Parts: sequence; C-alpha cells; structure tokens
Amino acid sequence: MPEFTTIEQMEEVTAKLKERAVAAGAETWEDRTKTQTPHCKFGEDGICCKNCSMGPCRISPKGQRGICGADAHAIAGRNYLRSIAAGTASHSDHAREILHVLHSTRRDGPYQVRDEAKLLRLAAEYGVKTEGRDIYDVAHEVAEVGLMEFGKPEGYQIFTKRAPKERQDLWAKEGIMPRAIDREIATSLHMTHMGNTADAEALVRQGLRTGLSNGWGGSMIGTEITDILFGTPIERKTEGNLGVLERDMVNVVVHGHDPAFSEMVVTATEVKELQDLAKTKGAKGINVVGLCCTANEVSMRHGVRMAGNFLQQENVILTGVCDMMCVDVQCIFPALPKLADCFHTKFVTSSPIARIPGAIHVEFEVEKAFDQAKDLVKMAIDAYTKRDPNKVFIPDGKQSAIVGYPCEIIINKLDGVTNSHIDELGSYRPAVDAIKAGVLRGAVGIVGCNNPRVRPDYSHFEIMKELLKNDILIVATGCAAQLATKAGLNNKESKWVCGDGLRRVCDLVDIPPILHMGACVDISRILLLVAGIARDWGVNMTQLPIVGVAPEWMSEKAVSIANYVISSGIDVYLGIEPQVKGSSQMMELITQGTRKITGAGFVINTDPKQLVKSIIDGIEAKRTALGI
Ligand code: BF8
Ligand code: SF4
Repeated sequence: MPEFTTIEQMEEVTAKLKERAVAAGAETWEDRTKTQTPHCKFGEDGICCKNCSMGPCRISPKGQRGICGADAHAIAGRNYLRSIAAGTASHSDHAREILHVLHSTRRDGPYQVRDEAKLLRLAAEYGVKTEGRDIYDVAHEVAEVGLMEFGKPEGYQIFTKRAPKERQDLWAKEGIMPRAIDREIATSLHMTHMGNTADAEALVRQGLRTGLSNGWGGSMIGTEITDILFGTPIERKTEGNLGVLERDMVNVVVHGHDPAFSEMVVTATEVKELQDLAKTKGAKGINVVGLCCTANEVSMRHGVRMAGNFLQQENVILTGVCDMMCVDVQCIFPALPKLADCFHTKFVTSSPIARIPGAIHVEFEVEKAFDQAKDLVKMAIDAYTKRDPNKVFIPDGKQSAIVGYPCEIIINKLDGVTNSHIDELGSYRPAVDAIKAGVLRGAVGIVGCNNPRVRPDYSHFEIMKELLKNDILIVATGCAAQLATKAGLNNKESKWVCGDGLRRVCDLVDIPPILHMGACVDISRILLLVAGIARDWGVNMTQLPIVGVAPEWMSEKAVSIANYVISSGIDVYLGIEPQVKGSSQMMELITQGTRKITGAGFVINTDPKQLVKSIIDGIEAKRTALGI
C-alpha cells in the first residue's frame, strides 16, 4: 500500500523552510497574512465602493447608501462583476498571446505547428479553407479568426456551438449568449462605472455572459491553440513536490501560466552545449521544474516535474537551490524578487503583463525566444556556482504521478475497454454506463487555488479522499491537480483509497482515480467532457451527477470560471465565500437566483467536511432525479 504525503508532513516541511526564511531575514506570506488579518470587513463583504472620487463609500448601519445612492446590492454586485471581468480578461488575454504565437509560426521558425490534425479540425470549425493549402497558411488564418473572437463587432463566440443545443437555446433566451470577449469585458466595466447599473440581477446576468465568453471563448481558444502549438497532451509520468529540486543540478523553475516562453526554456535546458557547461561548473546537469499552471502545461507535454502549487512558490526559493525562477504571467507573488535577493536565486520576468520591481526583465520575443532562453539557462548555471551551502535544505518528499488527460485521451482509454468508438468524436458511453449502473456514483471537477484563509491544501486533500471513497471519479486542474500530485493521489497505485466501484473502473480503464486535465484554462476541457457525456447520455448538462468544486479558490479567474460553469448548468461548490456577503440580494442570486436562469448555482461552505457531504448529497440528488 503506497503512502500518501499527508498535509501534516507538508506542513512540517513548510515550518522547516520558515525557519530558513527567518534565518535569512526573509518575509513570507505567513508573515504578511498576520499583518492583514482580521481583514477589512467592508472589503470582505463586498460593500466598499471606490468607483468614483466622491467616495470611497461603504455601507454601514450609519450609511445604507453611497453618496450617489448605490446600496449594498449595487456595490457588492458591481464589485463581483468587476472580478469576473478581470478574471475573464486574464484567461483570455493569455489566449490572445498564444494566438499571436500561432500567427508567427513557420516551418523553419522558432515556433511550429505540432498538432496538425487538431489545427485542421479547428480550421473546419472556423470555416477556414484547408484544401491544397500550406499548413502554415492555414495556421495563420486560424489565428486571425481566433483573434477576431476578441473584438468582432457582431455575432457570438464560435465555440458556443460546441455546447449542447439545450444550452445554446437557453443562453440565447436568457440573453447571456457571449459576444466578442473584449466586448463582454468592456460592457462589464461600463455597467459598473459610476452612474450605471445598480440592479443586482442585471449585474449577475452580465457576470454569467462574461464568464461564458471565457469558458466557451477565451479559455477554450487558449487550450486549443496551445495544443496545436505544443502538442495535445498524452499520459505522462511525472513527479511532484519540493523533492523534485536537485542538490547536484542547476535548478531552473518556470512559474506562471503562458507556456510559450517556458517551452523554450525547457528546450534550452536540453541543449548539449548547456548541459556540458553545467558539468564544467560541477553540476550533474540541468533540472527544469515548474510551479503553478505553467508547471501543469509543461508537465503534461514533457513530463517536467512539479515543485508545487500556489502557496509553495516562496518555499521553492527557501530551499536555497533554486538557481533561477523564470516567470510569465498570473499568480506570481510580487514578493519573490525580494525573497530571491536573500538567496543566490536569479528572478526573471518575461512578460510586459507581469512586471515586478527587483526582477531581471527579459521581455519574451517570439523570434529571439530560443536565444533568450539559452542566455537565461547560462545565467542559471552561473548562479549555481554562487549557492550558499549553509542555506541549502531540500525536503526529500516527492510523489510519482500520471498527468495528461485531455478529452482525447479519456475517450481513447474508454475506447480501449469496449471498443465503442462510434464516430470521430469518440464516445463516453462506457463512463455513462458505469454511472448509470452506479459503479461510479458521479464525477467531480476539483479546481482552483490555495488561500491562506484556510489551511493550505487541507480542503483539497480531505474532499478528494472522501469523494474517491464514495466512488466518485475526480478530474482536476490548476493548483488542486498539483495537490493531488504532491500528495500522491493521481497515480495508479493510489486506487486503494477508492471505493470498490471506482477501483474496478480504474483497473479496467487503466487510469488513476484523479485525472489531471491541465491548467486552469483547461477547465474548458472539463466543459467539453461534460458536454460530451451529456450528448452520449442523451440528457442535459444540468441533469448529470457531475459538479464542480473550488475548495480553496482565491483569484478573480476563479470567479470567472465559476460563472461559466454554472452557466453551463453545473453546480459549483465553494470552500471560500465570494465577497458579496454584505448584500442579501447578491447572496440569494448566486446561490439560488442563477438556478432559475441557468439551472445551477453555488453551494458555499467553509468547512471541508460539510462541503464534501453536500457534494455527495448533490450528486445523489441528481441521480435520484434521473431515476438511477
Ligand atoms: O490559474 S489554480 S492559484 S496557478 S488561479 Fe493561480 Fe489559482 Fe493556482 Fe493557475 Ni488557477
Ligand atoms: Fe460612492 Fe457611488 Fe462613487 Fe461608489 S460610485 S464611490 S458608491 S459615490
């Protein structure tokens, strides 16, 4: 029986690293959390407004309205919609960057098309002619059509056609069919400007539409184009946790979300000349590992090992063996350059979107990217020679994992069981049959971040174990997927924690009980998975015993994601309260009101044990309603 890495073991390591931080005179998120708590109650409840300079205004017993007359519902609703807009902008702008890389591809260029079949399928979907054309001409036109999804003056997101007809009709009827991505973001900012919408329901509806422009727009584009450029992931073995850092090697850590540059960094570390250079400096070689969603991306495509998730980013530097941390965009602590200064670590930013004082900035340029990456690896090799042996502490914990389960691989695995491949889309029927028969009770997508408001990774871990025990299959992305990796939950040996039914399915299909589907943009893969299951079952997405869970979410991207998931008819269980508590109307709207619009809503509970119970109850209620 293989052993998990428990949360207590992870906490022990963090405590030891914290001692190192104190010795090095470095500050970490634990220190800063202390200085920020208790949090400002007005902000926490979402009833502080600074949308104009008459304010800031806040709602209190003394003042039930801001100077302009906006009440708690308007203020909390506007703040909430602004979060969704920011989250949508982040995921989608990342997708836009990737589209520009696709637009720059050439046969002899630094970036090429790796998945031609996927490009051709997308070209057909986009109405781009392919016959007799050079694949790179097709790629460029596909990129242009994709870029138009951001600003086209008329029409809706093309990928909404991938959703079941029932959803498309509902979105049209409810007026939440997403238009151009930038338009939904701009409309959200416009609606929330001083003197515009004060009606909470209207704000929530625009939140649903803006979320949809992310899920069935920006994020889905990001996933598709990343697959075309760097290959659709396949099952790969990897490892996770701080033990993937190597004492005798040059450690280069890639961190962030957009894999365009980190792909080049990974390739650069494999160059023989650089490997040799590392050896002349006394290292055994170069070890590239990842953090956050960049780690998910490169691990699914190269098996690159994962040093950890969001709240582990400082721990990586505290080991004293991080020779370089190279970041791109999103979820990067601005605290890192100062922390790196306490060690020998070179901290490099690469995107104009994420500039941080104190960092070495090497702005990613498509044409020069490989040379830039090679220069950085040389810099990392040089830094290796400057390590302070007294500051080195590598916790030895790491776990093996299997990652890389996009829909294509899941279908392939199912196909291997029953040979039920019915058309080029494949079929989820074996999974449907297993759920109908009750061998599997249902499926849950566990996604999202860490958040100092709760014990890091504890909720992920407890909820995952309980669901597996109850024969509920898990698909995971983002930092939740990385917890599964660190803990040793997403490898085939971890089946012993599962109930009998799930264990049988895992054996038969030859999969781990937690399927790592990628980064947070790849939650678009989960949408397609659920849509595919609904299609093969012949029911609506809302009816399926499938739900989403974000036990430890923190980012605005997560708010956007939650909105496209409920718009898709899938209930979302949250372990952290959205910042709207100061408005009874907003609380009612997000937990109940959206159910009347999309058929789904939030269930919020900050106690992981109660949350997982409500998830299981929710799944069982869906089964009962289906008569299974
Ligand atoms: O996009 S899960 S902390 S790393 S926001 Fe960030 Fe949250 Fe992690 Fe990936 Ni997603
Ligand atoms: Fe105050 Fe209204 Fe201005 Fe907000 S928009 S800061 S509530 S006056």
